[in-house]
Amino acid sequence: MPDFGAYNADGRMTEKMLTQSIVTNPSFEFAADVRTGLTKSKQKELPSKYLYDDVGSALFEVISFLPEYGLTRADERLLRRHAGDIVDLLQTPIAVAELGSGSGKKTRWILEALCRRQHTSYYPIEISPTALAMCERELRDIECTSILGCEREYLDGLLEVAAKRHRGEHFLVLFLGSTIGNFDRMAGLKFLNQVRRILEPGDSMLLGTDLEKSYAQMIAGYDDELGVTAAFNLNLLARINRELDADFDLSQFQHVARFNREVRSIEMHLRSKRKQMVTIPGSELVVEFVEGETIWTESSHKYSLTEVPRLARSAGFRCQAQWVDEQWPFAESLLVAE
Ligand code: AVJ
Repeated sequence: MPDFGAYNADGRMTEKMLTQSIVTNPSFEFAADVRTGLTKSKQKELPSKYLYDDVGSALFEVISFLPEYGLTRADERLLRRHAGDIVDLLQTPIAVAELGSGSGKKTRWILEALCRRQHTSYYPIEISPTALAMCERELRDIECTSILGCEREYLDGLLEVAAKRHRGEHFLVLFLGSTIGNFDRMAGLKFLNQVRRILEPGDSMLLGTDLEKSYAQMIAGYDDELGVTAAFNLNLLARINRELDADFDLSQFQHVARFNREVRSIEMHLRSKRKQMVTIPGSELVVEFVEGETIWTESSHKYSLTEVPRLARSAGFRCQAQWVDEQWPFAESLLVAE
């Protein structure tokens, strides 16, 4: 029984309590999103943010070490090599907010470079309490840095954090790891616009984007030989079994990675190997699959280097500098709010 917080004397909730708990209770939100996604008439889909429960986050950590998946290592390499140059371009004093901190490993380089110039408040914004705790542990030894974790969705968290701005202080927003690639291009632009509206002119954003590469390299990155990405994807069904009491037979679904050329995005799907029916009591749902039908679970858009400054400009930023990794096409772009 989920914890609703408050009940009437007879043990039932008032309508107002019920509405509040449905809106804010994460397991209700999951149940509702699963229901919405799996009842779509054409392409069934599930929101990619649900890939990252504790098991999924641990699997993603493994993915970041796979030879086929160079994205995370390229991101980290760029920050390690260029943290000094990046920090030199910033106006201080500056506070740092990170959207989706993950483990926090690559943020170390920026915070260490900054601590030579000032005391820094670092606000990791993260919906996963496990990731937040890990990030705090990973970075707590850095001198002259206060870590102030914020367990919220990106924009809610940024709003809350920006309200703590001191007079004359700037903000640096980190949006690393090509997380923006999970949005389609329109939604990515809209998101950058929303971030821009929370910021003040002169604030900065460091944006990591994975760049387009050969077809073979892109597919291999999302369909590795060991099957870790397949497990990462299938874990979403296992999670629905665990949390919503469903009966997905994981052996009857297959991980698929495909490149959508029109929108330049790698899509992950789960393909039903046969006609089958799945019951999801937690979503009060029975779903039918025909043979070969897929559930679309994630998009990972790939960018060109020149497209990022254009995107930034449309969102009210100016691209001040870019750094590209030599081994794996990936870019960090430093954007300044205008
Ligand atoms: C962490 C969202 C950037 O899209 O490449 C890795 C997630 N999915 N392998 C990506 C992911 C499959 C990753 N992001």
